Amino acid sequence: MKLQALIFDVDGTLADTERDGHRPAFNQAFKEAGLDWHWDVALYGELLAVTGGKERIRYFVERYHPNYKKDEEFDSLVAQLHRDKTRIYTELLSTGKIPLRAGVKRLLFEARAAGLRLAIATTTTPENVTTLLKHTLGEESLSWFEVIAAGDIVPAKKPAPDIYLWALKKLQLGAEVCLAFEDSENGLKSSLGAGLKTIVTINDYTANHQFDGAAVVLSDLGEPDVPCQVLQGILDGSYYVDLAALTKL
Ligand code: XBP
Ligand code: MG
Repeated sequence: MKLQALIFDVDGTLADTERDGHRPAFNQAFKEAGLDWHWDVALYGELLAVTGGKERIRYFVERYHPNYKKDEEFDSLVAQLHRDKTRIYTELLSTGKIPLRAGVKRLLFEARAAGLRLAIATTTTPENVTTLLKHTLGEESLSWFEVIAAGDIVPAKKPAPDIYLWALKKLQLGAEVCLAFEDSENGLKSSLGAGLKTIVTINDYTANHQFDGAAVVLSDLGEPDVPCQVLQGILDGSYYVDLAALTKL
């Protein structure tokens, strides 16, 4: 079966956005709202088990401030905090301080040159995706991705397979002619649930996750002069991820 499309997760996969991107943006939003909530690096690692910013805030309050009143006012507080967090996060991305991970740009160029179709499947807010792409690959890169499946477009976020199934439906492709790229256990569960063969590139927050079922688990996509480490599975005859290596998976 000939490979036709690559589907990418965003946070942790295209770029290391969590620790120094989303996390400080949540903290700044809490501060601006006069709340004394603060998510340090370790706590944020724990909270990442819950995907989606609004869902993460709700989980945090449930777990660490169980007596906080959960009324209509709370619902609008969560919505406002999340809007503020998105504004702060996209401003941060606009400074260009969060680069793409190793090999991402190279692989995207190679895939485009070979006529592969590209898509995104993420739980993050759509404008976070477009802002990251604009400030790393340039404005025109938005058109490279035929489908950007993001945020609340499906009610059940990762680990549910829904976001990948939605992307596949839009692409009008079966899972067997696509590959997914993920960095986390929740992400992998989601892509595998949609029947997608998946390449995992880990990061500090996900290094200890369980990646059973992944086609291969790597330190990163690697570059011709900076090989990646293979942590699980086999990258046949290759020391970085290019189309030749992907076709052999
Ligand atoms: C990413 C996430 C997101 C971001 C926050 O997961 O969990 O929730 O942390 O995004 P994945 P929003 O990489 O598996 O898609 O605040 O915009 O929801
Ligand atoms: Mg991710």
